[in-house]
Amino acid sequence: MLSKTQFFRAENNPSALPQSGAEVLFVGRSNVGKSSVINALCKQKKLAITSKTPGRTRSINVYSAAMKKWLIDLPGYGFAKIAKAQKDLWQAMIEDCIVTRKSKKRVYVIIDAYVGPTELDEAMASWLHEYDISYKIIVNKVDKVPAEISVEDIKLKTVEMFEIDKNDVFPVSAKTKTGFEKLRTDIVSFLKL
Ligand SMILES: Nc1nc2c(ncn2[C@@H]2O[C@H](COP(=O)(O)OP(=O)(O)OP(=O)(O)O)[C@@H](O)[C@H]2O)c(=O)[nH]1
Ligand SMILES: [Mg+2]
Repeated sequence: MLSKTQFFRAENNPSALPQSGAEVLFVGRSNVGKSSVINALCKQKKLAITSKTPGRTRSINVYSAAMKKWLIDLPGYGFAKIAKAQKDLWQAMIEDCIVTRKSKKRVYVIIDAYVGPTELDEAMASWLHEYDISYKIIVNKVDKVPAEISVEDIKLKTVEMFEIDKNDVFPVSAKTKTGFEKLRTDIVSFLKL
């Protein structure tokens, strides 16, 4: 299933990408762990390139789980130490990739469990809502949350914040690989793998 996923192509121009049969896209702030989550989902270490330094993923990276069934890694938003022109370019790339392509798609917005949702995450969620794009939330890095705070609490807070169904929030840690079973099932069923 997802463990057979392979790199398909990297693209800077969203309209140059062919249509997929179905695709899931991962968005979120720089360094939140989008690429790491893809690796953990696919049980591979180096499928997507990750880095301690924000701003690692710079193009639309398409991974193929099966014929025309894609996982798409995107550049992050909200990376402060980057020229505005580059930021605008990435933002346009993310938005174009999501909106102008008509393939059946679902977006997973990844937030940091330790930092919590930021204004940018809320802006992304309302933008998706406005465009009628279905999305769910992945709360990554739960391993960084102090032991006295329960994952269930984080989940409930996220539910309130995004006004989203409890079943549409997935707490995970790409580091310790926890929480991925449910998320995998969700993606596999959406992509009809
Ligand atoms: N503690 C912890 N660290 C993580 C986790 N997931 C990712 N990281 C680390 O966070 C850093 C960023 O991970 P990436 O996967 O490159 O993040 P990204 O969102 O793809 O970043 P950009 O491509 O720059 O937007 C790396 O140092 C990862 O090892 C996690 O669940 N827990
Ligand atoms: Mg990345």
